[in-house]
Amino acid sequence: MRRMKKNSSSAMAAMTATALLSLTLAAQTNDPLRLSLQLVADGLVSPLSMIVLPDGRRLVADQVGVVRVLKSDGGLEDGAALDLSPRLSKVNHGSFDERGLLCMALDPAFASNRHVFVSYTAPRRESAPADWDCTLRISRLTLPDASPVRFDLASEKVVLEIDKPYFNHNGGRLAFGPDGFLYVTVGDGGGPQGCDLGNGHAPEGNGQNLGTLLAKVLRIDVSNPGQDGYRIPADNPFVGVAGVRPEIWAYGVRNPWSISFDRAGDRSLFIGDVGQMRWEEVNIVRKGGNHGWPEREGMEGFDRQHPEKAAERIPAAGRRGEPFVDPVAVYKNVGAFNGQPDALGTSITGGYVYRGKAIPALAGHFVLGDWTGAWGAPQGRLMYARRPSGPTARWFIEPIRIDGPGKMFGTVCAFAEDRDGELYVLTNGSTSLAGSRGKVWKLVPKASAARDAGTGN
Ligand SMILES: [Ca+2]
Repeated sequence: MRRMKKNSSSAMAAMTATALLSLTLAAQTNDPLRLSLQLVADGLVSPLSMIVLPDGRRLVADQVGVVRVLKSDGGLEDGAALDLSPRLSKVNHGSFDERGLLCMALDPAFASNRHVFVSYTAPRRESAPADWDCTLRISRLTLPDASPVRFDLASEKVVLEIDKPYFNHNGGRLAFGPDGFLYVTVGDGGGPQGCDLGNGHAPEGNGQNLGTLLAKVLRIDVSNPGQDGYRIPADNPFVGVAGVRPEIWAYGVRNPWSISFDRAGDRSLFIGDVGQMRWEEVNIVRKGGNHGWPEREGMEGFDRQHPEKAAERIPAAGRRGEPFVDPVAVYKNVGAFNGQPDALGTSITGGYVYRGKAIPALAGHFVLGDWTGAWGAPQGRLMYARRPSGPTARWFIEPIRIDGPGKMFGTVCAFAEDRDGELYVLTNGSTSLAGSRGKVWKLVPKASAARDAGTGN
């Protein structure tokens, strides 16, 4: 749109009426949706997850290992509901880090069992190679039915652990499906060069290796685990297939930094998959689906030795002949497309299909953000993927412009939703884990932030 507006008047004069009409329609379509952010809480470091208890209390997980309780009228209750920091791996507090407390998920049967699931990076296990970095751990905690909200670390039951060669690309996003099973995203293992290469990476990439849980979306049954931490749902796609981990629901993902089910419609499972340097992806995850990494990025083929340019060939299928699943929406990463107006950021932070009431213009669309538009600076962006009108049409990424008092926000760390389907943006005013510039915002209609500020939420 920006390029269109810069067309010279002579060029405009040469256009036919039909072209002008379509230009006008395109401009209207691309006019940014204007919303506001209402500050709910501040004083955090890097909030990555928020859950809502059945009584309405909201719990926020901070990457440094602490869970805090939000007051109903905004702000944080005193003290920590949970301090997991003694069980975390090393976390660099003064610089960028992807390790720490990553996500929380409320058990669908919480009202009767009081179970909350957490994911975090724990120290490397003895059984892991000595030069590997840490362990992605999924644990269950039991919350006493008392006030204030205080977890007992002694209630921790480890559900699943996955060895990690490097500090980054952890995934670790959690969501319970409409089927009651726990879905977990796992990154490809990371490393200094990315590209699913290096120590701990299979020759074909962990994304395409079905013998590892790295670079996968998992589906496990934690409802009645017995002595094990979990069971395998009988209808998982690879149950009984030799050499394939039965926890796998989908594969070929790089570092999925969001997982959520649409509350309505066909209850699709959405992930935001962080790209290498060309394309950030929104995916609707398919059962048993091969989402392409590291053979593909976005709609292109991916050359692991030359990630800055599109591969000459776009592979159509994986090693078992299975066709790759395209993302439903993509946008350009500034790494390879720096300076282009449609290069929207550095790392996707996926969110939710909006099913709330307050912002009708977002109804049915997938809300997402980008961590920051420029490495080293906290310039997060908000956008949404517009749901197509027909089954064969594409989703398109549209910007969200923030007006009003919440205009300055920082890096977009994560999204959360409340029981009404309203969305929250979790931000850090820094690109590191230093300071206390982490905030929780509620996404609200334009200009209502100031009006609501005195009335809580
Ligand atoms: Ca992909």
